[in-house]
Amino acid sequence: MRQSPNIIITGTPGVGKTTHCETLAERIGARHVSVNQVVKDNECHEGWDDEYQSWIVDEDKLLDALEKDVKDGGCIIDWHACDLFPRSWIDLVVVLRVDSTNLYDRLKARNYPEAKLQENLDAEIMEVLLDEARESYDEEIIVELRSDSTEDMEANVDRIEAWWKQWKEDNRS
Ligand code: DAT
Repeated sequence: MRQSPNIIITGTPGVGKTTHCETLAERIGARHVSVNQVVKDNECHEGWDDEYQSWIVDEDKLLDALEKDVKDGGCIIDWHACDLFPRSWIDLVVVLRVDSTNLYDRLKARNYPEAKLQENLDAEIMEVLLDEARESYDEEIIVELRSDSTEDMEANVDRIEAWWKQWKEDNRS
């Protein structure tokens, strides 16, 4: 039995996952698990995709690399996918959403190649990550939150922190 919950913060690249995770990890003393970093550090990939400027992830290797940390609980998992984690690992799935104009500006500022920028804008408009979350987890543990402004982010962090404290209260042994 975990002493602290595990949360996934997911959404299209640029939506604000890392910003939310870093703030939350500091606020509640959780571990920020940047899956991108885990992929890089443990070489959980089959090479680099030049067109999309991202790693081609080996999911089995990645799950092996994550298992120990996640099983202990207290992780805020930061990644643009959520369908590969076993359901038993996850207590809350936060899907961040952003307006396409804001997303365009954020990805442009990152110098994303045109194909990748367009693909991500389409994914946000088509709610790809929200659908993926709904197909992978029970509706009761999924929450969709806006991430258009700093005020949104502060309200989201407050809300997730309150949820975290309540989970610990409810699961005290
Ligand atoms: P992700 O980890 O989803 O790729 P990020 O946290 O790196 O996204 O954020 C991308 C950029 O957008 C970064 O410059 C911070 C900014 N940003 C993120 N969330 C925001 C918000 N709610 N309001 C304003 N700016 C935000």
